[in-house]
Parts: sequence; structure tokens; C-alpha cells
Amino acid sequence: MFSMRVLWSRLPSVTGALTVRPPSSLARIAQRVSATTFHSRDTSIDYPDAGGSPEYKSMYQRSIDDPDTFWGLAAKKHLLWERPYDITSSVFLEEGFISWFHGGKLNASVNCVDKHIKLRANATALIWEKDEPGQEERITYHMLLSKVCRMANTLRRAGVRKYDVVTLYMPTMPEAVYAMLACARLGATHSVVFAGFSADGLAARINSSNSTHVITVDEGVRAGKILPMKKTVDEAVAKCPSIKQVLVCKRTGNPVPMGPIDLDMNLEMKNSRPYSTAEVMSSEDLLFLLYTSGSTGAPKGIAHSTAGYLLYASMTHKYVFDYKEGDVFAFFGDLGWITGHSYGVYGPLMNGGTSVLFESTPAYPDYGRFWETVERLKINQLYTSPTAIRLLLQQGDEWVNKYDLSSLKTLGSVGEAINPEAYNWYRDVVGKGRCSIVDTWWQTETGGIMISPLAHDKDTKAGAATRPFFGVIPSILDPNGNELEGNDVEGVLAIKTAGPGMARTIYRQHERFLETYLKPFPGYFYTGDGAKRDKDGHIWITGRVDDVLNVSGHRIGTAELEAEINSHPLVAESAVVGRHDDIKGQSVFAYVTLMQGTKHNDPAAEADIVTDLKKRISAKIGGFARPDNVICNNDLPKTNSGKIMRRILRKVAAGEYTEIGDISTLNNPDCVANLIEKRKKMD
Ligand code: 6R9
Repeated sequence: MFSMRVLWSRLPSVTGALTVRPPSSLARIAQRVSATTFHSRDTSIDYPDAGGSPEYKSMYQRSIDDPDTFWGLAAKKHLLWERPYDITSSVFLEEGFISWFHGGKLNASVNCVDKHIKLRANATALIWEKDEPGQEERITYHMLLSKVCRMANTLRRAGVRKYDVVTLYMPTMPEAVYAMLACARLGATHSVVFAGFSADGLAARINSSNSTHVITVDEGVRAGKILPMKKTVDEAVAKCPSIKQVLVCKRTGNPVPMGPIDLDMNLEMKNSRPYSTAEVMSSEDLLFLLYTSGSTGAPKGIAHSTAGYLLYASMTHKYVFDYKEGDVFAFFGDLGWITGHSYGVYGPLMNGGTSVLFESTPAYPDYGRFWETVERLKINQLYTSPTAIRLLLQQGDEWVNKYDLSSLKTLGSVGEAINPEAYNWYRDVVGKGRCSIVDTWWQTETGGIMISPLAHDKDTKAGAATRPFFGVIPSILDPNGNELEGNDVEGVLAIKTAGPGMARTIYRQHERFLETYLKPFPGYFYTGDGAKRDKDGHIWITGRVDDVLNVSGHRIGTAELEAEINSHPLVAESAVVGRHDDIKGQSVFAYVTLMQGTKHNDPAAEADIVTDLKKRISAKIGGFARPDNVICNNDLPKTNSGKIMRRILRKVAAGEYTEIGDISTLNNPDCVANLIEKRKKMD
């Protein structure tokens, strides 16, 4: 742990001119903090411009030819170090050894908050756009520092220590940001669990990470509905022996039962000092875990480092969106998603920016919500998902045209491929043809945007993620792992580099990290996505090539869903596939074989089981993963070796009966006709 006093005395050559006296104002703290960097500088945002193609090309080339110099300069400039690093990078991809800025010491909350106090104490750090429109709250950097410190002191008193894992189960609100940064201040690793997960989903993530504390709220509010979040935490924590304390923040203020391990966060914060020392962390210490779904097994706790992640989030935020000082940046999505971490919190705050936290939905109280918010808050960069764009497109242009959107400069899309119709509408109707559109491809595992045009780039196409960010070498491989050189090629997407923002491991499962990402194609980071490079060299993402579904931007592993379905006492076997959905991108389609003796063709009995299964998924995983369709059948198509032929099930789900292909090699070809018959009844 360092106090400012200790910190100064560690760097005598830089701080020699300063007297070691406790600072008496925030401005003075910041002055001294910035004096401790190993290069003297202010904290203004002054990146070179790279919006146009020539600058992009030369910077990209430099980042590939000499990554250490490229990222090293950036790290010296944009991170506030308590101690300089010694080694820029050491990467041995095949054994998952990824280290950036070794030897460096820093603290993430100091970088996101304290760093800015000297220059922008009264600038707005966060605008909380609450569920009810027109009630936004603004939090300045000074207020943010005070809240983060008060919360850090509260957590410390509640027993949170360096390297503990703290689970956050919270709505999109400033307290969630305070909690992330307060954990970072204490050197604890935060693990945010999306508020849509059920008690069981939450418990699984708490247990996997061995969390000691949970931070939550009394109740959430979304689209006018109350979500009993504390109650869900109570149910989860009953199954989590590692939890020592639950800290409850106020959202609705309605009374909720408080048990022996529960603490009222607001009360504790009120009585806490608004200054808190920050733990000195190493560059490679973990900043956070975020659970995500893969094609097999339980959810994976993707682990991100401190220095490399912060640098990558800030650089991508700045360059992809062309974020300028004073701009208002809005990610319209949930903080519990990696996009909320990198572009709702860390990227904008590293850059001294203003970030809008949007608690509501695109349709509440009506379909004009996004646009009314853009007008009222004068949003300059808007970042959201194709699902939301498609939903709003379907409601007609009147909703958009009612509002003044002239503040908008960059429009971003993330989470899944954006279809050309949605892209064109975003560009022409929302952006009036004068905004940059950035279709950004990346993953929880990559920490920040990997493939995307930069704002102002004119050489783009509707639906193409376009080109790699600095330091990224995207490779397209054939099934044997051979790199497909040149243009006009299609295959699986792998990344040949591990830049500063890449995930470092799967928490406490490094072997699984290797198996999942690094062993499939030695020397590359395997993404699980397909991609093509067109004749002009632009990259297009063609979708997952593994058994991972993407429903409204949520990643859901089919194996996880099948495990839940199979745990139903009347289910013998199941197979889950994705079906195209005009708004959600994909919906969950489940095929189920019932236990022998269960009446397969009794519609009433089947309907009961189907209802049961849908409820079960909502309860065990979360409502977003609920299957839209379930077919019960006495058999599923299998190969001679007993493998379920998902390819056929996908075609049946899509209603593409004529494209099913040869089924003669199946062990049980007859079952396909039954499935088709049942599927047709669903139309
Ligand atoms: C940031 C994020 C990652 C998966 C990824 C891919 C899909 C994300 C995309 C995209 C096409 C884009 N994906 N952005 N597909 N075009 N612009 O979404 O992280 O939740 O981990 O999902 O989402 O399939 O592999 P995450």
C-alpha cells in the first residue's frame, strides 16, 4: 500500500524538489502525483491524429515493425506510473506467457481518477442516465475521487484485501463504477456479473472465482420494472461458502431484508473519509475477471491485467471513436458486459472523458429514448449493438427525426456483425450521412477493439469490420492451420500477436486457457470466429465457427444450455442450435429427446415439459438465454459414432429443408422427417 508520502520518497530524483508534507487539497494531490511519473508531463489528452488513412497506415506499420517502441512510448505517456517499468513486453504465445511493462508499478483507480484532478477536477466524469428519462445525474472527477475513496475505505473495513476477488451484481449506475475503481484502489480483482443472470448463474460465478465479498443494490430498475437484486444475491450467497460480507448500495431505497453478513454501503460511505491510499500494483496484477461463455464447459473467468489493459482500452477509445477532450461519450449497454468495462468505464476515464451510463432500454418509455437522450445530453460518440439498431430501425424514422442529433460525430456498433440494412440506416437516418460509422470487432478475451475502421476513415463498407487496430495482426487460417495469404480468402480468424490488452489467463484455469485459445493453432490466438478478407483487403467477420450462440449480443455456450436442459428429470438428451432472428441476431432453438416411457407425441405432455424447460433456463441461467423454440422428438440425427449432427438441426431450425443434404450416412435418417414435420407446425 502506498501513501503519497511513501510514494514520493521512492522516487527521489524526480520528486526531490517536493517537500514531503501531506497535501491539503485535491489539486495538490494531483500535482504531486503527476510529478512522480518518470517523465515529466501534464495529463492533457494529446494523441497524434490518425483518423485519415495515411496516418493510420504509418502508425499501424510502426506498431507491427517495432511493437515495444510503439506501446512503450504510449505507456510512458498515458499511464501514470508509481515506478517505471523495466521490460516492455515478453510474450511466448504458445505457453500463454503474456507480460507487458514488467517491473512497472501503478494503480488503476489513480490512473482513472486522481490523474485528472489537477486539470479537470470539475469536469464531468460520469453522466448517469437513469431509467426514467430527464433525471440524469452528473458526477465530476472530484466527486468521483471522493466516492471511490469512501467506498474503498468501506471495503477495506469490511475486510477486502489485495488480491481478493469481489463480485459486483449491480445495475448500470455510478455506484457500479465506484465499486470497480474502489476494488482497483485496494488491489482487489473485480468480477462483474451481468444483472440478467439468475441466482444460480450468479452463485456459479461467485464460487468459480472464490469471491470474498459481493456488492449489490437493494433493487434494480429497468424499463419501469423493479428487479429484486438483493433477493437474488441472498439466494445465491446461500450457496457460496466463500462470501464473508455483502455490501448493499441504495438504488430504489425500498426496504430489503438485511441479514448478519449484510452492510449498508451508503451509510458506511457517509462515515468514511473521502481520501484513501491506493495499493501499489504490478503491471501484470489482475485488474478484473469477467465471465464469458465458451463452446464447452462452465463459464470462463477471463482475466485482464492492469497496465496493458488500461493502455489498450484508452488508446482504442481515443482512436477508434476520435474522442476529444470535452466530448460526451455514450455506450448504450450494460456495464456487466466487456464493452461496459472498456468503453463505459476504463477507456473514457483513462482519457479524462465524460461517459454516459445508460440504465434503461431502447424502448422505454418509447422508441425515441436513445434519440431523446442524445439530444438532451448532447452526445458526441454513440456506441451500441446491432440488436438495438435493428429494433429501432423497425419502428420507423419518425422516432429519430423528432430529435436534434447534430451533436453526434461517431457511431459505433459492437457485439455481432451489423447487416448492411441496419448499417445504412444507422449511417443515413441516425448519422444523417455526416457521422463516421465504426463497426468494431473484438471479444471479452481481447480487452478492447481489435478490428475496426478509425473514425473519419472513408475506405469502409457496410458490414465490414475493415482493418486491424495498432499492433493487431489478424490471420485467416484454413482448417489445417495454414495461413491464407493475400486477398479474397475466407477461413477462421486467429490473431498472431498478443498486444497489451489481451486476456492473460482463465482465472485459476491456465491449462484451459491454453486448450481453448492457444493450442488449436499453435502460434496464434484462436478467436472462435470465421472471417474473410475481401478483394480490397477489408476484413469481414462471418460469425462463430464454434458452438457459441450470440443472442442480442450475449454470448451463450450451447453446452451450458444443454447441461441445464439435460438436468430435467424427463429429458434424455438435447441439442441446442441458433436460429436467425431479425432483431436478436440469433435465438435459441432446442431439440430434446425425452426419457423412455414419456409420451413423445402427446402434445399436452410435451407442452408442459417445454414450458418447464423454458422456465428452468430462465431460472438457472437468465431470461436472455431462454429458448424461443423447443422440439421434442424420440430421436436426434446421429452419425455412426453417435455424434449429433448439429448441421442438420441448424438447417431444420432455419426452415431450410431442401438444403439439408445427404442424410444417408446417418445412423437414424428417419428421424429427420419427423423433425421437419414438427418444425413446420411452428411457422
Ligand atoms: C465485444 C464483445 C465476442 C463475440 C465475437 C463475435 C461477436 C463482436 C462483432 C462480432 C461481428 C462485430 N462480435 N463484435 N461479430 N462483428 N463487430 O462483443 O465481446 O461478448 O465476448 O463477444 O461477439 O462472434 O467472438 P463478447
